[in-house]
Parts: sequence; structure tokens; C-alpha cells
Amino acid sequence: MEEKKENGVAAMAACYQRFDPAAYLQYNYTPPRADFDRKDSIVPWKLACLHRAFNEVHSLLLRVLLLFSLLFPGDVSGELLVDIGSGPTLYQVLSGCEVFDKVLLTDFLEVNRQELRHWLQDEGGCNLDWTPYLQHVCKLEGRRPSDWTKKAAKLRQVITDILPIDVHRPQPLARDALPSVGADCLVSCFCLESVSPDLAAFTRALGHIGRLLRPGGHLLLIGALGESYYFGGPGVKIPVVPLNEAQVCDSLKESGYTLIRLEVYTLPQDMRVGVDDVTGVFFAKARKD
Ligand code: U87
Repeated sequence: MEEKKENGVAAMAACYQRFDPAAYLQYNYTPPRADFDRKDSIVPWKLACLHRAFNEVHSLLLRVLLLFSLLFPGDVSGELLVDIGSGPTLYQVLSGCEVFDKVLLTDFLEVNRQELRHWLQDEGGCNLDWTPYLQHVCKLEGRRPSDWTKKAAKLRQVITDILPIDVHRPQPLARDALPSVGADCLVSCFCLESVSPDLAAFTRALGHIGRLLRPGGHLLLIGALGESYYFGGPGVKIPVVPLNEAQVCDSLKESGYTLIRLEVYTLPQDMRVGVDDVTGVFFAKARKD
């Protein structure tokens, strides 16, 4: 049994050796999937979920208190936000960088960490222009789109590091990567189901990243529904664990989280552009027990 697990994980790692960040960004982060003039486009939907999650206040009591004194932040707060399996993308931390003082990006592949470093060092060499993303999130925050330069500066200021990660390890990050109490919030987009050989490995990985999070901390999880493969580059076919909503809820419960809210987006026909067979996208906000 142990051996079977390792083989599945090793086979996934082998698939990723040919991952092509430039192609991947073209496939998933340009129109139609990233069309900011279309409410039913995938990326604007993801950005709206993240904006709400990082800025909302849940309980009525907190709302009333917020009304009387602007002391109380949203219920997602703290110092350190960690993004699990960032890939070559930044969209997933454009709201969180205004709420957390420290943001840690992580990925399994050096080619993706390099892509992120290119943006961080602002020396060109990026395979995607994130300006429209920065402008869109400024608008969600009620700011002028021209404030995107301020948001870019804020993001470059709070990103503390870009580290290797393997969610299949009980300790996914280097031992000294995080303070002993753990992170205050985790965000992870399209990672776990895209790197796990089966549902059991997906659920184990949820448990492994949970160990990086302080009790009471929040997990913001975005993922694919009904997907069995995607292309990580020309001819680079990567298997995916096909998930449904019930399995996502069960796996979160099994690995020690309390689900706060689950939202689901169903792909319109013209978002099915042949780079995968995904049918839906879920957004889960959960808290570690
Ligand atoms: C993103 N977060 O684009 N441990 O949101 C940790 C690993 C491991 C490992 C590989 C998959 C993309 C999904 C980023 C990147 C997410 N990556 C790393 C893709 C599939 C649906 C869809 C997609 C994207 C690996 C956008 C949209 C849709 C990748 C990352 C997975 N089809 N991390 N053991 N092995 N990784 O290097 O960067 O996981 Cl809209 Cl619909």
C-alpha cells in the first residue's frame, strides 16, 4: 500500500517536469478565461470570491461593533498569509496583500518560482502582464484603477519569500520556513486536485497543509470540479482528481476544518477552450478546528 502511494505521487511529479509556465499562463490567464469585461469569466469570479473572503465580517455582533468602532478587521486577519502551490500566478494574493503584513509564495517547480521572482524583482522577463488584474482588484476595493501601481508596490513589499513546497510530505515546507505557531491564513488555488494521484492523496494533502496553519486560522481553497486532466504545456497532459462538491466538503471535514462557505461556478461553453475538461470551479472558506 505504502509503495502504491509513493508510485502515484512519483508519477505526478514526473508529469510536472515538462510544465511550461508561459503556455500555462496563455491557456488560463488570458481571454476568455481572464476577461475583465465579462462577469461570467472565470478569473473575475475567482477575484470576487477572494475579495469578499479577505474583507467580509461574518458575525452580526462583529458587524455592529464594526459600525461603532472601526477597530475590528474582517474575520480573516493576522500577520502571515501563505499561498500553497502558487504556480507562475499572483492573482490569488492581490486582495490578501492589503490585509496581511507578510505573504509567502510557494511552488514545487523552480521554473514557476523563477517566474514569480521576475515579477518581484520588477526587472522584466515576465510571461504575463498582471496590470489588468491589479487594476480590477483596485476597483473591487472601491479604489481608482490607477492605484494599481500602489497595489503592486504593496505586494512587492509584503512578499517575504518564494519557497519550494511538496504537499505530499507530512511537512510540506522546510522546517524553519514558518514561525512555530504557524500561518494565520492559507490560500491555495487549483493545486491539491491537480497534483494528487487520487482522492485519498488529495485528502491527505489537505491534512498536511493544515499543519502549517494555526488553530482557528482560515483556509481559502479554490479548485476544479469534474476535471480529469489539463495541459500544463503543448502535449503536457497532467491527470487531475475529478472532484464533486460533496467530496470537497467531506475531505475538509476529515482533515480537521470547519466549512464556513462553499460557492460554485459552472463553466459557460465558451470557457471550455480545450486546455482541460473542467466543468466547474469551487471556492471554499474554512477554518482550522
Ligand atoms: C493557479 N495556483 O494557477 N506540491 O491558480 C505542491 C505542486 C506539487 C506538489 C505540482 C494547477 C493549475 C490548474 C496556480 C497553479 C495551480 N497549478 C504545483 C489548472 C487546471 C483548471 C484550471 C487551472 C488553472 C505545480 C486555472 C484555471 C483552471 C503548479 C500547481 C498547480 N485546470 N505543489 N507535490 N506538484 N505542484 O507546479 O504550479 O501545483 Cl481558471 Cl479552470
